[in-house]
Order: sequence, then C-alpha cells, then structure tokens
Amino acid sequence: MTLSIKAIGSFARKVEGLWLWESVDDLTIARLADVWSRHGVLIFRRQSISEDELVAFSERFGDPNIIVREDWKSENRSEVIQITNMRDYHGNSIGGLGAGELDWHTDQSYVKEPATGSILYMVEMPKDPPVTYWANLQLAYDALDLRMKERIDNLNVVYDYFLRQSTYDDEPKMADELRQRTPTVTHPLVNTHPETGNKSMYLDPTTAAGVQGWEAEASDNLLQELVAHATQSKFVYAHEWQIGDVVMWDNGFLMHRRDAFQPTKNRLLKRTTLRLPPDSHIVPKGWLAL
Ligand SMILES: O=C(O)CCC(=O)C(=O)O
Repeated sequence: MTLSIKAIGSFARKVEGLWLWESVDDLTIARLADVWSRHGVLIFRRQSISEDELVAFSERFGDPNIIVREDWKSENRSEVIQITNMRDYHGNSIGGLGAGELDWHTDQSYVKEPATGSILYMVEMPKDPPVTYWANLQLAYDALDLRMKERIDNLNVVYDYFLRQSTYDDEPKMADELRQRTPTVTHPLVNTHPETGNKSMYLDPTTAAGVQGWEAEASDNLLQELVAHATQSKFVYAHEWQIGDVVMWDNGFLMHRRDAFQPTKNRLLKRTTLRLPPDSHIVPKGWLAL
C-alpha cells in the first residue's frame, strides 16, 4: 500500500498506507515529521500496537517525556500514560482525566520547557464515544486584525497547573510534592514557527493565571476574547474516534478539548508525550514566574 496524506478539514492530515507495528523507513518518518510540524495534527486509523510499539514509533519524532503525573503511568512503560475513567479490581483509577468534559487546554503549558508532542492511541471506547477537538492557533493568529496582533505580540502569560487540576473530576487535592514540581511559569503569548516563520498564539485557558503584569479584569477579557476567536469552528478539527486510531498533535500551536461521556462506560487511550525538536517545531520559551 502506498503512503497517502490527505487533508481533513482546514488543517488536520490523515495518513494512510502505514501500519505502525511494522518498521517505517527514515524517509517516511522525515515526511511525516515535516507534515506534523506544518499542519499540527496527524491521524492514523485501524492501528493495532503494543505499548512498546507506540513508544518505538514515538521515539522517531522526539524524546519521550515522563510527565508529572506518576499516578497516570502505565504499569509496563514509564513513557506511556493512560487516559481513562477505568478502575482496577480494587476500585483504584488506572489512569487520568476521568469521564468529564475537558475544557480547551495545551499539554504542559505549566512547564518551563514544555514537551510539545502528544500521541494518543485509542484502545477501548463506548459505542457513543466523546469527540475530541483541536484548535489551530496559527490559523487563528493569521485571522486577527493588525491592531490585535500588535497588542498581543510581546505579551507573556503566567501558567499554574493548580488551576488546571482543579477542573478535573474526581481528583485528590494537589499533593505538596506535585505542587513543588509544578511552580508557576511564564510563556510568550505569540511564537514564531522556526521553519515556516508563521506566528501563532500559545493559549491554555484552563491553566492561564493571567497576562503577566496586567490587572485581572483586563487580562481575563483579553484571554477570553482570544480563546473565543481561536475556537471558532473554522479553526477547529473535531475527531470522531474509532478503536485503533492514533492521533498525534503539536501543542506548540494547537489547543484541544474533549466532550464528557458516561462514567459507567469504559474508555482507554494510551499516550506518549515528546520533546519535539525546536528547529522544526514551536517550543515556547519559558521561565519561572516570580
Ligand atoms: O481524552 C481525550 O480525548 C483527550 C485527552 C487529553 O486532553 C489529553 O491527553 O491531554
């Protein structure tokens, strides 16, 4: 089967002709990496892979990152976390993020040097699965008027994981140790893609504490206006999941969200998180917020 990469909607790309349990040659990986860096979301259907194969495929694009949530890790591979509402025989959660709605967010915005690549693999889901959405912040930036671009180009935003965690269902109070590992950080609101030179916003309404140095009301108004603009359907790809889907996205210029689903129905995804190379992907600069 020959490799084909087709546009779905305004930016996502669907890849056909590859089985991810087989070895993929370097030229194909380089082509996928290029499409990923420019278009942000790649979708593969009908895959059937082990955790080892998911990690091996992920490693072709960047270094896997061990995320701060030890409690979400798979038992077999520390590079894999489980996104699930499922529980073990003793009633303990076997992963994270439950069954509730997940509001728009960007993975690792609360980290000084975020690992910006995420890859999700769908293992088990209800018959009426929730939809996951990705918003392209580069297209959204392009569509801003000049006055707004000039207003936001040099702003920085402060991020706090505690704000994100408080939106999750069924979460323990933030442990002191987790709090210490996630100090508040700051990132530029606008970044430039190292290869294309395109600018895009970096937004995460569930984790943003505010525009650095701004009063709360002005900061909330601006960030809300930008999020409302960026999440218009013309900038959004809505993914209707099938078992065996692999979706990879670049958090350097995309936000994502998920609908809620019935907590009594099982859903399980395996996820890797990657440090993508800064010469071909936006990796927001960060520093500790004082
Ligand atoms: O459950 C989903 O579809 C999305 C999960 C998610 O938001 C994440 O892995 O960051």
